[in-house]
Amino acid sequence: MTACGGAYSPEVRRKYFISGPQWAAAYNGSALFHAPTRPAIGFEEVIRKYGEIGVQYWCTHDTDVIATSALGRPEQAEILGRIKAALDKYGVRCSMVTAETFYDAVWAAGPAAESPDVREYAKFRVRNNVEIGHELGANFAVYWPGSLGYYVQGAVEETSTLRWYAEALNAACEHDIEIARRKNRPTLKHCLEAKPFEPQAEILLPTSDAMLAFISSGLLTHPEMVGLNPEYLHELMWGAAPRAVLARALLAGKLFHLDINDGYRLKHDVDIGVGLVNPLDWLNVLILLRSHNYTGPFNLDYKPPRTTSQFGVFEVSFPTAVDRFITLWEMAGEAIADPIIKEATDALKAGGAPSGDPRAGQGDAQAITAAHRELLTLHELIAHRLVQILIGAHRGRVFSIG
Ligand code: GLT
Ligand code: MN
Ligand code: MN
Repeated sequence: MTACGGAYSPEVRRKYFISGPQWAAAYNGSALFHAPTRPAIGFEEVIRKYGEIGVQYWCTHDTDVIATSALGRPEQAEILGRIKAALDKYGVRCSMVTAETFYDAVWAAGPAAESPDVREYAKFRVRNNVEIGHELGANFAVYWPGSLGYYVQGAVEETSTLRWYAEALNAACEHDIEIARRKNRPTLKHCLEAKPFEPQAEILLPTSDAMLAFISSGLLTHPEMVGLNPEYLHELMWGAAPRAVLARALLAGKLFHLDINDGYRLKHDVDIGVGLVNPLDWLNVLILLRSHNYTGPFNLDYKPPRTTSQFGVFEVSFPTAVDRFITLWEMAGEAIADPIIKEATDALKAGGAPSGDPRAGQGDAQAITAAHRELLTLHELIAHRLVQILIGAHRGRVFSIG
């Protein structure tokens, strides 16, 4: 790490709204075809390490820190007390809490199953999660409805399931309003996170766009409290352009929270560290977010490599992920201010090269095309400039085999 150079200090890292999930740091290497490879690690150690690295915010699932059987019981208050003490001690803040509605067997048919008992239990879990959030000082709640769907067709009636799912979200929002009033705190921002596949075979809300439609479907009693937590890789997984997904969310005013990581198109959820696969696309995503003043969290929802030691997780995996993000964010600022990109963009907006042909301004397709022959040339020039910024070539860096 020392030989690599280019690391930011913890003080610098703390200036960014970067959050580290409990589950990412505590990931033990297990998966469907993979045995665990790392020992269990609790919240005290994770929070301490995040504090040292300079990851200023921490987030968690309810069951990452509280056993399912202890939720809503006196033991919950005792654990929350210990979490608050650890956050205080290590100078870290809780940004987000999320209810696990996919792992336990109770969710086999999802959180909006036909059984009223399951649905009542789902309401308890999301209401309790809101309470945990307020208790820990969080401002965001995330919902990943990965088990909202089915394996075999025909038994599940999609419109009923979606209505029932809305009832759970409504319960969370209504409870939030009550608690926020009681505690004199702002209500949480409730963020839906889509993933196109896993763990159900067919998912009812597979993409961020599906979720935008759901938010404005009329089923929610407080749609203004509900927005999105897109995950970069989850959008790549269905073949989308993540930047376009984020643009649609921004236009709808619903980009509340963002899970940052990397991976491959049309493959499973590999959760690779941000910028390791698609650094150029990430630069472009951050240019979009910076130019639209996105102020929400950047949540490091990735998995440190499977055989990496606990030492490696905190000495290499997390700090490098944070530092790549910061570098790309700062480069995005540089790209926004870049005089060449600006000149090319201004020329595009002015309408390309003036042809002097008066028919161009009179709706003549041929004349317009001729007058704007270099439009895509300028697109290519901008793309070249962005790659130059990414690799440092804009600062005179060149390679030669001569
Ligand atoms: C699960 C999922 C992640 C989500 C988590 C939030 S759960 O690990 O794969 O992308 O962000 O509940
Ligand atoms: Mn995620
Ligand atoms: Mn993922």
